[in-house]
Amino acid sequence: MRMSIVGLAFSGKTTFFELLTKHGFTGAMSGKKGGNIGTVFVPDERLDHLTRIYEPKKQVNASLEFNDSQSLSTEGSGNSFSTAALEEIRRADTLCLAIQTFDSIPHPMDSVDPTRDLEFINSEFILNDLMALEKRSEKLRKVAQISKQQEDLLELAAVDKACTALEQGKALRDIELTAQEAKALSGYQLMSLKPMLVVLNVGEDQVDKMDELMAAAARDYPSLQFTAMCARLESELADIEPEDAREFMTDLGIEEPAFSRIVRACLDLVGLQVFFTVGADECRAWTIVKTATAFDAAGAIHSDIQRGFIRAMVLPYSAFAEAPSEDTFKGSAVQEKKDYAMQDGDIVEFKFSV
Ligand SMILES: Nc1nc2c(ncn2[C@@H]2O[C@H](COP(=O)(O)OP(=O)(O)OP(=O)(O)O)[C@@H](O)[C@H]2O)c(=O)[nH]1
Ligand SMILES: [Mg+2]
Repeated sequence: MRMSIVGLAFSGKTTFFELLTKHGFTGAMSGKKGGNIGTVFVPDERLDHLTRIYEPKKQVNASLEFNDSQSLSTEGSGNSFSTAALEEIRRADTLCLAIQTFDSIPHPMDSVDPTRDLEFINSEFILNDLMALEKRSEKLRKVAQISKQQEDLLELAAVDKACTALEQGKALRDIELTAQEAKALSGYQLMSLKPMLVVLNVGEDQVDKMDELMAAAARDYPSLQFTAMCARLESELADIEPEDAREFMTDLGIEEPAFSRIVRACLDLVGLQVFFTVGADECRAWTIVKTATAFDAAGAIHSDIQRGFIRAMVLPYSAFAEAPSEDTFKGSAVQEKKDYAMQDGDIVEFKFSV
């Protein structure tokens, strides 16, 4: 799963990206940087807890890919994307939109105004989708007129419905689509259809006003998720001893580093949940879609485990947390069949035979 960090120039994209991909801040996260794409491990206290009890040789956190994409220009009319930015954004599963709220450096539009930035960027996504779909609609209409195929007609109807919404200034994630329409549109990599997390990047002097700033920016966008952080401050915290960093954070009233919150929010936003496997070799978090069955979960580990699936032994994390010991799994895990609907945090052992 790929998250793309997008935003205007100087909104703090690179500071944020580097923070995410920095090594060993809390011990729960480390990163691998390659160009402007990095793998970020998803911090998870539940997995840390399992590791403390099972003492495995290694712990493997779930991971997500982040990319620091090129800045959007302030040109407007749907033209604010460079070719590279377009490609990066289209390829992403989810967008992380960085918005400059700090005023210590000049803003590309000359004034700091998060609501205006959000409106501007949102309309750039909408206009871009509209331009892409209008072209497509023309071609499709010709094809459908000749072929009269049900499939082409359905696709054309979905594209036209999307165009109508976009013309009214609506992001596609805000309109109701049938499963068929969603499928017809899924191949177009539409930007305004992608889930988006808005990250307000606040100044060091605004840390105590984060909730206020967030509420103001979120007012007109009920379907978007909002979060706030001070990227520079967190980045500095990542460079000092974890002990000192914790103390510093307590003084500032920050309970949890923003990167943890944000990475977890991204996982949720792309519709993923995790399940755990435990043992002497490794304790590991695996990602699966929220609608996954035990059979799907087996496939996430290995096709052989799925092919030879006999049953899954499952213990909810909450049951482990109540009595944290290896015996809890042995004594209380419940036998489940292939169609069991996986729950976030399930601890699982698969019985299989190939
Ligand atoms: N005060 C303050 N400054 C910040 C913060 N985050 C970033 N900056 C500063 O803002 C400037 C731009 O930050 P970058 O992270 O390079 O922003 P960017 O979005 O990657 O910028 P471009 O790639 O040039 O578009 C740098 O001087 C940062 O040090 C923050 O949270 N607080
Ligand atoms: Mg940058």
